[in-house]
Amino acid sequence: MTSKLAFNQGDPQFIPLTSYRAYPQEEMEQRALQFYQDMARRKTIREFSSEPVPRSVIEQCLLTAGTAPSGANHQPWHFAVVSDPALKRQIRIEAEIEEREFYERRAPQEWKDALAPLGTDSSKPFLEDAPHLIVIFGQKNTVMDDGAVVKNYYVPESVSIATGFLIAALHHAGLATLTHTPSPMGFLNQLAGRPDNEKPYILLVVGYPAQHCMVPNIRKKPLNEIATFL
Ligand code: IYR
Repeated sequence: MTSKLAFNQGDPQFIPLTSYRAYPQEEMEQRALQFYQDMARRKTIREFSSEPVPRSVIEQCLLTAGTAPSGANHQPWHFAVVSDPALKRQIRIEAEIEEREFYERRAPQEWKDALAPLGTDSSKPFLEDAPHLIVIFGQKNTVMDDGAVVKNYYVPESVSIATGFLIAALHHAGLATLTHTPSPMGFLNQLAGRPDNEKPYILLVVGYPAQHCMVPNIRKKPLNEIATFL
């Protein structure tokens, strides 16, 4: 249920922008470089330790995700945090059923070739090993406290932006993630007890890397391959 408080409707109301901070050019450059260097250290991992992660850190990072911009500020997302071992096991079982189907039948050879450098397969032990799985749902519409149903806009874009904020926040806090997309993932509605107006987009695996965790030796594109200045 969404309260009217966090979901403004009606006439615009404006308040002064007091939170913005400007920096002198040199400091801007320094900050931009430092943030890049910190984010460039982030690696998607697939080998997780079972060491527990405090829920307080997850909660704080979810609040950061919730600061993301969204269509009409409807904040059309829900984060289901799964930490219960029995439920994680159930998610692993159902995900592996889909993944076996994907790797053994559904995936075209071209797709399998594209995944080859990552070394992925249908076995997903991290779904049980990692302390938390955050199932990220997008909401087609929002159900208000009074039962009214309001349509949401740009849901995939909004959810993706919030997910990016969440991945960055978790990394910043010293945690590692895997952006996992079992396909199809409708089974997650039932397991996480989420309603039909919500669609699971991403299953974010969160925890610490396993000791001696290995990652694929892959690189990010240089600036001239990802940007043009017109
Ligand atoms: N969902 C499968 C396959 C997969 C697809 C893509 I695109 C990836 O970047 C990685 C994996 C799996 O999780 O193995």
